[in-house]
Amino acid sequence: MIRSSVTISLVPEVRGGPFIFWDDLAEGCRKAAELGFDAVEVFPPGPQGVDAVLLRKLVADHKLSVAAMGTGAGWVKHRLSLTSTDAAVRGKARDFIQAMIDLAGSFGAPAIIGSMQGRYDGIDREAALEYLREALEHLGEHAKQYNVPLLYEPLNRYETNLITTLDAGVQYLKSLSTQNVKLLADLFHMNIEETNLAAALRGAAGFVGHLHFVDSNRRPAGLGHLDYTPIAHALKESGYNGFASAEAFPWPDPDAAALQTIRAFWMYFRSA
Ligand SMILES: [Mn+2]
Repeated sequence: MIRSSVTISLVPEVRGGPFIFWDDLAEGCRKAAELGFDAVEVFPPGPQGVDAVLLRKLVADHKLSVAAMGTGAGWVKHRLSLTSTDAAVRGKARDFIQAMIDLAGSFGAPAIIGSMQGRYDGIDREAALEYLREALEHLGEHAKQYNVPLLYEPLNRYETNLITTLDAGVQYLKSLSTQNVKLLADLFHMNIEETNLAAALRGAAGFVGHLHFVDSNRRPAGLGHLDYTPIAHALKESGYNGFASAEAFPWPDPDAAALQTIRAFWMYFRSA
């Protein structure tokens, strides 16, 4: 059963970015529960940037799960990248993500590697993918103790020059020793890079661990030009049973964006 999730950002530096709720964990969790979301996806400023005691109480009180936690603040705030040419920066990036895995893992949630993968610059692509491979091998195994995968997100060409399609992601994961890294399929990135979104999802069956449920223009699902019916069928038929998480602009405002998302979720994932 695919479950619904909505994002809460606690990082002021990404204001204007694709997060539905902002700044206030208590208010975000309250509104998520009120609208019937199953879970929240939290984007914290760092491993120490979340009041874990408070979050534990909020999710328990509201009967929510934590779907995932983003690690992008490591890039946004500290310019840390797993593919930096500077070994010290790569080391700090790895430590940051490892601590985020520990935090997310304590909630039974996976951490997401998106912008922290970086983009190669000054080295060749193979060398960058080798740096990334070392990190994913180590971090994927680290996540095992929490019974969660590590999520690796292919991004579109304007955000990374490493891996931009689900198929390239599947081939890359197959080349790893660890089996504990899964792909995050983000429909916004996929709309830019994939030939056919439903076919790409079918082709990646068994490798997709999380879904960013969002439209072609990063607005909430239903406010762009994606055709969700074949996408939802492909996910269901490929046995996907993770979250559909709204990583979308709070457009026209957070409350309306959350309502739009949960309505689209019900329309495509529950009634179809
Ligand atoms: Mn995403």
